[in-house]
Amino acid sequence: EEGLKITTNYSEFPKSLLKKRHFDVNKGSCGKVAVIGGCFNMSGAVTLSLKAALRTGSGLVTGVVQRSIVDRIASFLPEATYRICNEKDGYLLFTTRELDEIMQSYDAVAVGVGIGRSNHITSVISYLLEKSTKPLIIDADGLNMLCSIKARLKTKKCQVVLTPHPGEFSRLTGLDVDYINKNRVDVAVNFAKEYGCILLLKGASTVVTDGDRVYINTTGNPGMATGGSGDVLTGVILSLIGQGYTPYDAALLGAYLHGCAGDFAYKKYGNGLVASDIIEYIGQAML
Ligand code: NPW
Ligand code: AMP
Ligand code: MG
Repeated sequence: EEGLKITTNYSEFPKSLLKKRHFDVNKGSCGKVAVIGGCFNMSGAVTLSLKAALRTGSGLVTGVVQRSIVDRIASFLPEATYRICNEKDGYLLFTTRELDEIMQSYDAVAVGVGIGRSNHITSVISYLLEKSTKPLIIDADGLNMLCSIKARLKTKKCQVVLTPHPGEFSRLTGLDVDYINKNRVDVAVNFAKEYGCILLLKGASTVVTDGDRVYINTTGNPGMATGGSGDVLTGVILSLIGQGYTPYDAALLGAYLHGCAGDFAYKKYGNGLVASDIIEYIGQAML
């Protein structure tokens, strides 16, 4: 398309976006971020996002999770803090007051990993889109629950990053997965333009676009086709936004670093790599 700026990472261009940390930073100045996610049957996803955010350098990381799973998560991840919420039938349940407090308390929020397909989450996402002025990342089941209200994206006040895999993007757009994979750049750009968001379409050669610019990532490997891989990416992008990267740069750099970390993990574990292995190498990918 005319005017579209397409970049790939062959020159390792994303690394040039990485900012050095000032020597006298403190944990409060390295970004306060939160992940709203998890349900009774999927507590691992939120754990992976939180740990990935910590490994990407966030100062303070909070899991917004229901009471029945907080002990599992906190005993695995003592470095994060937790905001405990109510639940109904195994899924998170919020009051608008709690959501207001969450929006006030963090520099950026991710919603959706492992959150399950509960209709209440559709109203939660609708409320966040209406009220939030801070960047929002919507991933996983958060995307599934966004489908019926995606028009709300057009009236939001905040910057939004959506990180669908082709299956989720298919639900969001009604296009079939084959068509999406054959037209990855076009479908991503069109969606980002129409809805005014940053769209990161996952898979081999992840596409990142804000509707004007497009970045095609080439790091990563087939070993990353494993449960939880995407939840790690969400934590990386969230952390970068919290540290002051623009949401577009954070998505682009996040995809690149996530793929590099996955490539380090692949050298050790090959196709047997698991999502936590990607987290272990985020620091090395950022050097
Ligand atoms: P198929 O089978 O090919 O038709 P879902 P999910 C498609 C949580 N998790 N190219 C593919 O469709 C997440 O956070 C929790 C083409 C596939 O079967 C979510 O909240 C974990 N197609 C929730 O689970 C660890 C592709 O999409 C289908 C594709 C559901 O998320 C795991 C799967 O998508 C998980 O992260 C591609 N590249 N990629 C935990 N430990 O707590 C995907 N598809 O049905 O949205 O399920 O991605 O597992
Ligand atoms: P999810 O499906 O949400 O768990 O996300 C999977 C993550 O792993 C995304 O960041 C994908 O881009 C990445 N991934 C999965 N399969 C591959 C592959 N074959 N090559 C490169 N990256 C992959
Ligand atoms: Mg996912």
